[in-house]
Amino acid sequence: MKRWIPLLAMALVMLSACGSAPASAPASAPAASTDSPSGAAASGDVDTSKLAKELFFYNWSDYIDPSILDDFEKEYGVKVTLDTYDQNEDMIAKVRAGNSGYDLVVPSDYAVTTMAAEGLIIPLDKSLLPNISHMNPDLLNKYFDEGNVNSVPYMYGISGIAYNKQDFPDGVDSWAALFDPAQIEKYKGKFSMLDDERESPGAALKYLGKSLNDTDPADLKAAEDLLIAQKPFLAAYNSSDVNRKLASGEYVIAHAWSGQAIQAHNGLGDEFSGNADIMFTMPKEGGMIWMDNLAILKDSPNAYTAHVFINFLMRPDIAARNTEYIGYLSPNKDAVDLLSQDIKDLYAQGFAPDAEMIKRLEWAVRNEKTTAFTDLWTVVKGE
Ligand code: N2P
Repeated sequence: MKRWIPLLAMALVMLSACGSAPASAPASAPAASTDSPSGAAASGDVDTSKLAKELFFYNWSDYIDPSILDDFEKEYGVKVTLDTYDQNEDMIAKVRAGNSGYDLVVPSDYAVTTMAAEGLIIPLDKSLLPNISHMNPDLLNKYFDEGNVNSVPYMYGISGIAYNKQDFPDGVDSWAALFDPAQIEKYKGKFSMLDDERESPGAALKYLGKSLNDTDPADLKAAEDLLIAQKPFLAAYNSSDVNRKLASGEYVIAHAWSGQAIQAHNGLGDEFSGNADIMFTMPKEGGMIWMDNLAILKDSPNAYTAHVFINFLMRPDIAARNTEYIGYLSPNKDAVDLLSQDIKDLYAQGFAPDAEMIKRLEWAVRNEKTTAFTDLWTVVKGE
């Protein structure tokens, strides 16, 4: 049952070796913010006199164990206020508008590139992040932020299909289960797609046998047509509570992130209870692998405190507890060693990639030359 870990590590090496690493413009280095980290804490020790009273954290929904925020407050006297979002583009729009009030955000891979290129996030002071030593080196230094200049990995995962095995006793193996009209009419109104301009068009492109980064106009038109044809059958585009709706039985199947599926299976703390019939699969046509990353906003007046918080989140015991709670995959190798057999068993049942699955996964890449995905999504959502 431990099998998935070495395989996964190996597979990730393969993926990074053969993955397309687009040349992206180097991030501009924005001016330091007001409490810019200084050399005072170069040892990695925290200078408590420099800590702010409060930190504003803008993170994805259902993406942190709330007890970790309590622990951080107990240990450092800093209260972390959490606001949530469900799509990179919403978060970036808010930050771009200025004065968001947030210190820290969690952009996915391609969104780190966008934010760095626009000078929305600041280079990190690695002397304040000694716990980076616990990270899996295969998940550092990725194409979207070489050298981890502007971000450190938080969690990673995959986007596939969550389903209720009572309704699909033979399992699910293709995106056809979400796109083929003959199949989806049987569960009309009881399934959802991720409300996300890269995810749902990406799934449609994979079903069509294309790359999820494909911007060929004919392929995008075909993906758009597929999504529009699917729309009358959908309960909703849903990235926010698909976990709850799968667990309650309101949905029988859904396009979902792997951790949402684990949450639907296991339940989530005091939030909702799980349903052990919820399973997860990566369709044979392939799908997305992604990683979300901690980054500090240029506007943050509390950059020092934000570094201390990021370093805290990279502590293996904290990262392991967080991973157990939210069910995604930890890029922290020393945290992975601390995970329970229960979650490792779920990973091995398809909630995490193995060496075979990883061959059909693809990362989303930012393409600054086109707004094709935003345009397509605007059309589909407006239908
Ligand atoms: C958790 C969000 C997972 C992030 N609700 C997908 N990139």
